[in-house]
Amino acid sequence: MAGSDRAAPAPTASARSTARSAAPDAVKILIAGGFGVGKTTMVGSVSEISPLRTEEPLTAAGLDVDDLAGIEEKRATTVALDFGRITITRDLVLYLFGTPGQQRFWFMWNDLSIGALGAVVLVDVRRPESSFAAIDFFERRGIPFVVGVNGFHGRHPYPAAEIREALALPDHVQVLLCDARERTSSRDVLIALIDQLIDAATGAAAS
Ligand SMILES: Nc1nc2c(ncn2[C@@H]2O[C@H](COP(=O)(O)OP(=O)(O)OP(=O)(O)O)[C@@H](O)[C@H]2O)c(=O)[nH]1
Ligand SMILES: [Mg+2]
Repeated sequence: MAGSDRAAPAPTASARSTARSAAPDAVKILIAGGFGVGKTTMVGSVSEISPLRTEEPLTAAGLDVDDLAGIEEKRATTVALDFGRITITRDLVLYLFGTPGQQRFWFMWNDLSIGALGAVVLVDVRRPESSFAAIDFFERRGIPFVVGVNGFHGRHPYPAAEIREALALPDHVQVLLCDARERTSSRDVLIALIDQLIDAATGAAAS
């Protein structure tokens, strides 16, 4: 047929602009923290797509450098990133990037943080010091973050105020007790971060 090989008409500028305004806002969020604190677990529990993982088995060769104290059951570690997605509202989609936790992969954090609007710093309630470096990283770069305290085995022996003190966190940093294995718990941490980002954006716009 004569018309079948005719190119489809190019979308008009107004059609393009309507399509753009109908598309949800996409926001990049990092899930960071020390070695084995539950970053991959959190991205996996909350993502509505099958998460992309880049994990490699922990082997005997790494015994000297990988400190498994407290996480003896750990079998694999992230060597590049985790990636997942969650739709918060019709207008807002979060793209989640889990960072690697081991010190030898920290050089990747700079690249992973490009374009990130905020971060969750996960803390293992039994080893809070393992996430000091992650807190420093976001403080130095001025990237807003909340702290998610992952109660391993679902236990939270310390109230949020005590964790805040142990981590020397200023008052404006939210500390949320969570269970990285639970979808609703992980989602609540992300919502707290998004609310904070929205408050900061609307406050800045108003002033
Ligand atoms: N019991 C319990 N196990 C957990 C919890 N969160 C994570 N785990 C387990 O702890 C181990 C480490 O979790 P990961 O999610 O791999 O931690 P990670 O922070 O991604 O680790 P790296 O990428 O190596 O830094 C895994 O075997 C998880 O199944 C938790 O809340 N409770
Ligand atoms: Mg991981």
